[in-house]
Formats: sequence, structure tokens, C-alpha cells
Amino acid sequence: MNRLCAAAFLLAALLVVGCRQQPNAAPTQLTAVIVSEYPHDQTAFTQGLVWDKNAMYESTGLFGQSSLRRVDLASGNVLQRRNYGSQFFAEGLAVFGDSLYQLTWSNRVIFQYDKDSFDLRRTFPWPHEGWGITHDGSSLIISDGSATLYFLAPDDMSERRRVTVRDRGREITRLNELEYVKGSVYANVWHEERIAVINPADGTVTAWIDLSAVCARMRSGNPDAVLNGIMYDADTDRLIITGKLWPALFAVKTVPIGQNQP
Ligand SMILES: [Ca+2]
Repeated sequence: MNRLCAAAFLLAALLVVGCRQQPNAAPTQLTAVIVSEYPHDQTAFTQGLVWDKNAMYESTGLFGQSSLRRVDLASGNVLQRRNYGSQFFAEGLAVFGDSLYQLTWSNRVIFQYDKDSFDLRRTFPWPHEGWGITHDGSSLIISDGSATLYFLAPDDMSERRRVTVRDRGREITRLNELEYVKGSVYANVWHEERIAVINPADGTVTAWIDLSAVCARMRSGNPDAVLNGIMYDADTDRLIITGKLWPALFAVKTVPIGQNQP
């Protein structure tokens, strides 16, 4: 009996160790292959990008140039726009239900708008910087430039939980624009030419998507014109990315590195 107990204990211990080792697994290395290209307003300092029901919504930043936009993807035409004064620096953007949630960088507020009219519904205080926002169908998920992802109740912005994003134990800071894609959180990392694919349960980076080839096409000499902007069209399984001040958006498919050659 004691041997049985010992064996059971050993098995349980091995299982626990096995589970704990999982976050140390090397992330899958992916690259992006361009499927299609769309025009993008080259003056848009893209901070938030989201797709909802055949429309693209975009948040642009900088004091005096911040805006909320509905955009026709095919033509790049801005169909609807709400501008901010010089007081606000807009950041990430999410659609949840019939509302748009738009972050501000350092104003410590989150705006909630009617998705169709762009009328302001509510303003929530937010105690951190605002960088990126998405949702998992239940919670809003926010980044603040650190390695933390905050999970919030959409009705009152109360914090439900938070995770620290890590790649094999190393914290991944400067998490920027976000998108929830098939159970994972995709995150731009400020001034990096790759997207982190994150397990929202524990913050583990499960994959990296290398976008350096796409970024090379968009380099303009402006150091602020960095990769930032991810949206996902679940109806057509399209992943679309862009950058600040880029003249184009790209629909891409992700493939393991080494399998992108003809
Ligand atoms: Ca997004």
C-alpha cells in the first residue's frame, strides 16, 4: 500500500513538474506571407485596429491628431470620423457588443461610444497608461506598455484578473496593439517587427510571428512608423496588419519559418 501511495505521489509530482515546464517551451517561430494589400491613410498614426461586420475601425493617436474612424478597407476611404482636440492622445480600440471602447495613452480615461453613431456613451477612469485593447467575448483585455495584460468587466471596467506575459520566463514588455484570434491574444511589441501570440490563461508566449519582410517594404526613414495594428475577420479567417504612418494594410497568413519559400 505504501509503495502504491509512493508511486501515486511520484506520478502526481511528475505531472505537476510536467505542467510547470510547459511555460518554458520554446515558442513556435512563424512568418507571414502576404495574401492581399489594401490602401491605408499614410497620415494615420495607427494605435488601434479592429474589424467588425464588414467594416474596419481605426484609432489614431498623437495630441491634436487623434481620431476614431470607420474605414472602407478596399478603398481606404474614411466613412465616419470623430476627432479629438489637442487634449487627448487616443490609443487602442475594441468593439464589444454595440459599443466601441477607445483608450487614451496618458489621459487616464477610456471612452465608450455607440458603434454606429460614434456618440459618447460613457467615460471610465483608468489608472494606467492605455496602449492596446481587445476582448475574448467576456472580458476586455488591455495592455499598458508593460508586460501585463488586464482582464476587465466591460460594464464597469472592474479588474477580473491580470497575467504577466513571458517568453521562457523573460517578461515581454511594451505590449502594444492587441487582437484576440482563435483563443490567443496577438500583441504588437513596440518597436519590434514581430507579433507575440499569447496564451491568455497564463501569459505564456506560444509563438512569434516574424513580420520583418513586410516591415522592410514599409520603412520610410521615420523611426515612429513602426508595425502596429492587428485585426481579425473571423468570417473569412483573415488576419490583417498595418503600422503607424504606413501607406498599406496587409492580409497575411502565418506559416512556420522555412515553409514560406516556393
Ligand atoms: Ca486590434
